[in-house]
Amino acid sequence: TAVRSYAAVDLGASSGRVMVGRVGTDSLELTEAHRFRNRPVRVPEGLRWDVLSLYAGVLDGLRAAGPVDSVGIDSWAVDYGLLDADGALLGNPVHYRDTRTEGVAEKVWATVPAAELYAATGLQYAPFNTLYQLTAARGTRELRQAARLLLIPDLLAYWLTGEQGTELTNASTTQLIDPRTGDWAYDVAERLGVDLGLFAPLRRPGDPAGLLRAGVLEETGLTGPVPVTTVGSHDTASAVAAVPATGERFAYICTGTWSLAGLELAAPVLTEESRAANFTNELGLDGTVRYLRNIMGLWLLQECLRAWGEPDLGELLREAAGVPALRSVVDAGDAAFLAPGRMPERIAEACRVSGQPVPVTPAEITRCILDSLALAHRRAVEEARRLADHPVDVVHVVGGGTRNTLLCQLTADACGLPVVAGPTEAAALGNVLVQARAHGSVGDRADMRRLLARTQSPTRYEPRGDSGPWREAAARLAAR
Ligand code: ADP
Ligand code: LRH
Repeated sequence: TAVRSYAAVDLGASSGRVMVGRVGTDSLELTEAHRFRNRPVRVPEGLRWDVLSLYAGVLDGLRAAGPVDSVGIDSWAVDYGLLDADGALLGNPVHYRDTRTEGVAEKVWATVPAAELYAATGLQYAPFNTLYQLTAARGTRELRQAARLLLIPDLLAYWLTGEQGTELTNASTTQLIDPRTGDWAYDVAERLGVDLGLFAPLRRPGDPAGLLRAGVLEETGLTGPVPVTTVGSHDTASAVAAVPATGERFAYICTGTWSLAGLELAAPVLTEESRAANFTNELGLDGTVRYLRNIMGLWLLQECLRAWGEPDLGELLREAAGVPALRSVVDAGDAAFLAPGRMPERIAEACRVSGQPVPVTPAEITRCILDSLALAHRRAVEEARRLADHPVDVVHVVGGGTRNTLLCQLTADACGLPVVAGPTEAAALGNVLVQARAHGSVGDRADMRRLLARTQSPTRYEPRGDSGPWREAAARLAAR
């Protein structure tokens, strides 16, 4: 069959990109058409996404991409735009790091206890789950006027095509989906007064999502018809689809702004023990479950770099490699690090109150962050495999963090397992491959992974030394 081109729009919390994947029978090539910063904006009412500038970046990217056979869109999860009855956007989408959800979960749990909520939706507790955001927004003029709620990738798809839908893998992060059925958690929604009529009908990866509008063709210089194809529109769903695993006994860590560490399972784990460990059951491709934990990720470093005036990252990482290992560690899963601002101070403070040496220089703080992330990776992989009773021989690391070779090596050391790192643009590749599958360029999910393993040449890191120091550091954190 001929080589076909698929445009993947992939919006991460730190940058957006439009990538072009060229897929043939035994070939898969990815190139970057356009990359743009994603900079949230703080206005008096709170932290907001600049969604118009993101949409402009998407249009620029499609123009740069040139002729393609289809377009797919993925982005970060949980956030949404509200539309009025005429389909116009009501206000800027609220950022999941906005403070409006503080203290909201307790109100929700007074109606549906946390244990019942977990049993019904399988989602870990995170203050920003869409359910808590909607609860925080109750009574606001925007929500009262809203006729429709579209998750971010669905909103962009609507602007590109004029058609509305709710993509399932991303919908599973709202805390309003039952992971056993892949349908709405009707009972939860009713008890909490969430109007499910706000959501457009569910659609699944592979479903058609409309054609680029005439106005979009004109702005991008593309010649129609150009179909938009539904992909795993949650970036993590797309990234996991692009893990180049060759067997079943693997864990994955999607590293970027977040680290999402866990397993791909056939069924959710909804036990009380799993809830206590705060593991989530998000939906992946083809009815799979992404059983994972959210770890603060390279956000910690991004925020420090911002505070330090954006020094050269490569140089900083080389210096950090020379700082003694595991002197001080913080809990990289702690939601206390969620909000932006003053990150070097907050990390130093966390070390101080836990009686550890306080890191001072940027290199020391960077080392503390990377050791802490590796430690959190170790904990998540270990607990996931125990709670799901699933063997793990190898840890696949994908996403922007694969560029951080120190983090990859430390993760291998901490886990005591080989790390296979790459691809870096996993979400875009998963996005491309789901389109390719829908249009007949590849077979099933296993074929997708075989193609990735053959074409993407990941880097292997073997664990160094014994894991004693990591066990000791884990115990130090647990004892706090
Ligand atoms: P997101 O999709 O969440 O915006 P990415 O997957 O693009 O995030 O990953 C971004 C992260 O990758 C950055 O925060 C940075 O820590 C890391 N990164 C990017 N380029 C490099 C590099 N050259 N060296 C080391 N780390 C890098
Ligand atoms: C990563 C991600 C993650 C969500 C978070 C809000 O980009 O989608 O899976 O938990 O953003």
